Amino acid sequence: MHNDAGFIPHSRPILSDDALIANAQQFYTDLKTRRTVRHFSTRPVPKEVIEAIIRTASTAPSGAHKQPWTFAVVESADMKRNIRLAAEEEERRNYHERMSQEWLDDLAPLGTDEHKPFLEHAPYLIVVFKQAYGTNPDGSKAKHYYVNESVGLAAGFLLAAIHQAGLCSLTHTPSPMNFLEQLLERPKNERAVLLIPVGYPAEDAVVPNIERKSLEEVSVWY
Ligand code: IYR
Repeated sequence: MHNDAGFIPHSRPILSDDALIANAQQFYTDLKTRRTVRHFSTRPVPKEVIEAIIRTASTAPSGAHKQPWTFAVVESADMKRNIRLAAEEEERRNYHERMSQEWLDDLAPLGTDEHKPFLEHAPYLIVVFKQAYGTNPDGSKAKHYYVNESVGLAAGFLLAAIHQAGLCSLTHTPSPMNFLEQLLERPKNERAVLLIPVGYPAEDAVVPNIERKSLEEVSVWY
């Protein structure tokens, strides 16, 4: 075991098996109530919530601990409108020109279409950017590793934190997403990967009546 100044001790208390099982089941019981929501309330949410959930997301592990992510928070009504208009323009072409019939059929149970009013209703939009590379103090390029995996992990933490706080999210993927880099004037090492409205669901919000795969379907044991 290393014992340099570069390492510090870390441990977790040993729990009873019953406590471990109860903890794991309790977290599952809570997280399984998370649903992707497409109808948002305009009810305001304190900024501190958004700050805390982004701090939580940013605790995710990343390749060589490079933390290759930027979370852009949009609260301005003007910027939300610009994002909605640009996203709807791309989605119009997706739904009417670019998506295959198989893709459209797969989406039918979700009831999605090119109209994205939630992009203006939700109090915040969080745009998750991946950083293809970083910048060293001398201005040269710094290599980033496993960028897609790292940002996917951080996004998972973000969705769990949003749910745990008591709010809802939507993992929206307008495609292509480069309009977000332009509208938000991001540096050229950043690519948008997810557009996540955050807030309360609308009072009349509904979600698709769909099931999750069972443990047996999603796991294999050796
Ligand atoms: N990007 C489009 C289409 C879409 C694609 C998938 I895969 C989804 O799970 C949901 C939607 C849109 O956001 O409407």
